[in-house]
This record gives sequence, C-alpha cells and structure tokens, in this order.
Amino acid sequence: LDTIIKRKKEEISISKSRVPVEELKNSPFFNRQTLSLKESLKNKSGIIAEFKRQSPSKGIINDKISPLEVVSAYENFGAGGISILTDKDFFGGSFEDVLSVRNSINIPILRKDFMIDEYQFYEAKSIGADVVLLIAACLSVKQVQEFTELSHELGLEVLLEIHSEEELKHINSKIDLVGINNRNLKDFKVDLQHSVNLKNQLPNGILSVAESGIYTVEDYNYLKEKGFDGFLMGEYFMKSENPIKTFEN
Ligand code: IGP
Repeated sequence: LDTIIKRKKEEISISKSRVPVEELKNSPFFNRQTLSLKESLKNKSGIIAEFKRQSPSKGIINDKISPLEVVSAYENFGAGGISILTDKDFFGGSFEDVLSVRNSINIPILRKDFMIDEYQFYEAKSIGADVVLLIAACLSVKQVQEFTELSHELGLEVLLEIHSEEELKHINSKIDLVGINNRNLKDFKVDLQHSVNLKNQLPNGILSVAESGIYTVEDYNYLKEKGFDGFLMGEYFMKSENPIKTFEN
C-alpha cells in the first residue's frame, strides 16, 4: 500500500501540471447530473460489478475483454452499479475505461482508485463517475471528512472502505456507504467472516457493502443474509465465461 501511495503522489503531480483543475471543468461531463448508487442498490440486485484487468495480488485477471462488453453485460443482468479501476500502474486501468462506457450505460459508476488529493475528485467528475472510493487505510479522519464534503459539492457519492475496527473512527454522518473489505490490503488474505463481524459495529442505518472475495452464489447469499446492502465483486465476473447465467437464479 505504501508503494502504491508513493507512486500515486508522483502521478498526481504530473497530472496537475499537464491538466489544471480549470481545464477538467471544461469536460462535457463536469456538469452532468450524477446517478445515486444508494438509490440504485435499493432498487436493483445490490451487486456492484467491477471491471478489473489485473491486481497486485492476482496478476493478470483478464486483459482480453473490452470494458464496454463487460460493463454492458453487468448492466443487463441487473447490477446496481459498476466499479472501474482507474489506477494504471498496479491495476492496468485508465480514465479511458470509464469514458468509453459512460454514455452507453445508465447505472452509477464508481471510480475505483487511491484517492489522496483533492485534484482526483475533479478528475472523477470530469470522466463521468458518480461515486468515489475513500480508503480509510490511506487517509486521516480529517481527510475523509474534507474529501466527503468536496465530493458532495461535486455531486459525487462516497463509499468509505474500512478493513479494521480501528478504522471505524473514519466513519462520519455524511458518508453515503461503508464498504468492508474482506481482503487485507497488507497481506491480501480474504476472510468473509471478517466483514460480518465488523458489520455488527457499524452505525445503525448506514448502507453497507461487502467487498472482495465473493466468488460463489453461496458467498453472496451468506452475506445477503447477514444484512449487507451491497456486494462488490470483481474477479469472479472477470474470470468466468458466463457469470450472468450463474446469477440469474
Ligand atoms: C473486488 P474481488 O475479490 O471480487 O476481485 O474484489 C474489489 O472489492 C477489490 O478490487 C477492491 C479493491 C479495493 C481494489 C476492494 N477494495 C481497493 C483496489 C483498491
């Protein structure tokens, strides 16, 4: 994680000098009316399906298939939202992946990246994202607060990702959704029970998303039974031949 953040800082300073915030505001998407993931999760399946070519823990997952193909399939089977990795160096993603699908789908898109600087929230808006991920492990309590306010000013919703009990303190009343990552970003271990235990400690009424390591319909049913509102799934879909069929029943 430290390596990623270090690299991210360099990337942001290059982007800032190449495309100033004022220029991001000229994007046709900048004034777009965003879609609400909170609403969508209530009305649809609760699944937030992810487009992810590769990851540090799994290496290449699928680099053959186009974002549009995948994302359209996700929408057709009733996904509540789409998550698209925009980090290039570690996840093989890009802004282009979001831009290339934005006008073809009508469900919320989460820009999945390591958000550590205000600039990135303007970027997210300019590429047509609806939601941003804030990872508690990379941010102070104060940063989470400030970035949440900025997101809301821009019309973006916030998914705050936590992994430990310690990180519960990052939750504030303005957060839209809390995600509990089953994967420990430090050693990549996945444990569904972990989410279930931590979920019991969330403030009442907040929408919760179980993230990572959901590989079977049984996993999904189990987490649903435990009261999760959303289910963030990447690898399972990116790897399988016909994931949609599996979920139809
Ligand atoms: C999806 P999986 O195990 O279904 O592919 O996981 C998603 O939860 C995972 O990609 C993720 C992630 C993150 C990636 C969760 N939090 C933070 C990068 C950064």
